[in-house]
Amino acid sequence: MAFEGESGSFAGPPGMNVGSFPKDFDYQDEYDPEAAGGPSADNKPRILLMGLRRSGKSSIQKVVFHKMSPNETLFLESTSKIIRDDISNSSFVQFQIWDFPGQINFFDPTFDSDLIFGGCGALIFVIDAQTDFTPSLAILKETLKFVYAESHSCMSCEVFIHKVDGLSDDAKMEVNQQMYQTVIDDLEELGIKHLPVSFYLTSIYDHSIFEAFSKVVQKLIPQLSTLENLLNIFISNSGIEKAFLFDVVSKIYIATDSSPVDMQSYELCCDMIDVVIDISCIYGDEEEGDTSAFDQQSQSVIKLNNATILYLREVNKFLALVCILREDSYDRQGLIDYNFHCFRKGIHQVFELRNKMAALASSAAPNALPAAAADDEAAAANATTKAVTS
Ligand SMILES: Nc1nc2c(ncn2[C@@H]2O[C@H](COP(=O)(O)OP(=O)(O)O)[C@@H](O)[C@H]2O)c(=O)[nH]1
Ligand SMILES: [Mg+2]
Repeated sequence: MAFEGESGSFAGPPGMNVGSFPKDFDYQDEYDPEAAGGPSADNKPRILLMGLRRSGKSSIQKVVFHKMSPNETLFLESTSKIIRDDISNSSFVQFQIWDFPGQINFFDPTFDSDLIFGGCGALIFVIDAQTDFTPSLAILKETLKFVYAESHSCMSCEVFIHKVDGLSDDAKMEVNQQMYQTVIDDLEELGIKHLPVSFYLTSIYDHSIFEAFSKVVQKLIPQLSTLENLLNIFISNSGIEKAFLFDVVSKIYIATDSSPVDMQSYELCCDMIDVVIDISCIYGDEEEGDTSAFDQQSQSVIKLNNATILYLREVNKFLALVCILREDSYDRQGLIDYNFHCFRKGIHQVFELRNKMAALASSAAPNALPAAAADDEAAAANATTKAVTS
């Protein structure tokens, strides 16, 4: 079975602006996750993109992680081999995306199921909602049978009902319901009781694909509940309505507080990141050799005309906190800034803990791991509980 590695950014003309981000604003090559205590390339969780040809798999990967504009995907060549793409932007978000050329033949003698389904991660099955999806559902059933019934993989299964930009709201609901029911019936037939499958309505022409990918990636972050806790403590002590911890390059959110996410808030925060990066690219100090539009000084406050404030702060090289709050809550700006520093400290401690755990796991003292982890997790939580209550 052939593989092709892919690294760095999508090969477009250097510096060409696509969408809102400049093409050269990408994950920077000098970051070495292994040196930072992260997993080695082969141990990273995998996200497998599967589905029929032309369902939109390569487009999704290019748009979300390589800043390709949706219109450019019209010119994508069809994939002939499995393409492996390493995403190593921070210690929290590290995985490989495997883009498959079309339906894999489980009965092909060169097919190595351990190699493909062996590790943990997510299987994203992309279904084109604009065409007849009966053949896709039949293949999805085959795939689920293979993954869950035969190889007992710990992969989560995510179905992207894709290209819904061409459908009305009613049609979207109908397609969703129809697919959900078919998959439930199929799983029942296969004897799988608990439904390990989630459904998302997606399109590369709006933010839905980023939102769906955010949810998939979050399942791969072991520290998610700690991050959510830190966000909850931060917002409740600062009079903030909603907070997202964003991976700046891809604009997927790796965690949010426990209040429900509405698409408009998410879009607003994505747009704010675009504005900040664009302004920094155009007007920022560009020191020699340093073209980063996002650094330790990156922060921004935008007042909207509906008495709402958007607040963005840098958390680390790849992460930003973006919050939505009422204008009157911003009267206590000092409090919010102070609490943010406590929050940031907490996040850094979780990072350190993660690296320490990775180092301990590879050392010969397995019993030391839980105790050290418990101590440091408590310390991280403590950093934020010190946040001042308004
Ligand atoms: N309308 C619409 N077209 C899409 C969307 N995503 C991908 N496409 C188009 O679908 C076609 C096939 O995409 P591609 O990524 O090559 O599919 P793959 O074979 O599954 O990798 C391309 O012409 C894309 O522009 C979407 O969300 N909406
Ligand atoms: Mg493809």
